[in-house]
Amino acid sequence: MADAVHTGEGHQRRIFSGIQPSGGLTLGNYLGALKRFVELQEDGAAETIYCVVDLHAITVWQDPAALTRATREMTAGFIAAGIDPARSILFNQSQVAAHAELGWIFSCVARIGWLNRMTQFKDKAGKNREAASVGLYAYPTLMAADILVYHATHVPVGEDQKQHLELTRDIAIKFNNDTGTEFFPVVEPVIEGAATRVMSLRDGTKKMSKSDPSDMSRINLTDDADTIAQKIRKARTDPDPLPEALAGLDRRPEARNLVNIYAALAGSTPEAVVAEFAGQNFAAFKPRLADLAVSVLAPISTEMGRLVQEPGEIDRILARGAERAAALANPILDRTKDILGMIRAPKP
Ligand code: AQP
Repeated sequence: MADAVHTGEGHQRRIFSGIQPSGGLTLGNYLGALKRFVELQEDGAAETIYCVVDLHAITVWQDPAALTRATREMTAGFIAAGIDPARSILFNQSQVAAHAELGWIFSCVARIGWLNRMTQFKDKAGKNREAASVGLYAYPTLMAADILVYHATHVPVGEDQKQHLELTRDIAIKFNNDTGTEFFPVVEPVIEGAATRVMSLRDGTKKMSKSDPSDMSRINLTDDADTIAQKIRKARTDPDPLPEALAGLDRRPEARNLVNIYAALAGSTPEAVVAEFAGQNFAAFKPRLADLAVSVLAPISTEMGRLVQEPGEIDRILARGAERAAALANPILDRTKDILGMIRAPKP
């Protein structure tokens, strides 16, 4: 199986990505990642594998009941947004042990100096680094394993994951060099769309994040229409009207963020949005943005609400997905062990 996936130069196109169930899905996750996941599935040009990465979520403490709930809700969010568990492989990470096993192997390939450069660890660990978990520090090596255990070639992510993907490439290259093979593909990040970095609604210099203590900083996929409208109305902006050209937003991060969000939701471009609203102030723009956000998100939120009523069905979908994922991952892990000289029982 592994050899069918990996044939020298001829890796077939395979897409992998994941989202942490460390809270509910945000508009940032949707526009930066999930919407792209669906487009790539619909494109049909490659096999698509999508994962709710619960092992990553526990790099910071998660209440166990909340983790279960968030994993099911996130799975419902994937399906409601258009991921079809028959066409894509959809599962939660901890059900496929190969991720953690290859993660360990990669923690022996990656260098401490490489991990020391990861800005996400610095941001998330904050000032009290000594108290951060070892898992939070080693997170990018597990992420490399998530991707490479499928020999995935393309990874759709938001802008914030670019550095981790570069590390994934470095790990693949070092493993291949160390072992004199071309076993792991050098992955391509897919960072596309008008909103690859959606910013907080309260601070245009900070990423919109599901774990931000302020709920007003983000739009959740479960927010109702009134809440979405209220959050957009209260979003921080500046007193100036929208400019004639995009360059006029260069030093206006909050304004630029709302324009990007509008463009991504409308399937348009920031240039076209600025051209349409040039000269109008935010009192006029915000209600239009709220209407657009509600029209896109309300159907997803309604469907999510329906799906989470059937947790048994969600768990069955995840288990089926995990079985299919393991069937792809295990032979690649076995080959990795062979390359490293590890003895394993011969296949009967
Ligand atoms: N604000 C964002 N704009 C664009 N893309 C985003 N992504 C996350 N936030 C934004 C993309 O969503 C995918 C899943 O991210 P994740 O949940 O695995 O981790 P994260 O990037 O750390 O997301 P959060 O919301 O900030 O989670 P917490 O608060 O738990 O740390 C990735 O492709 C990411 O780029």
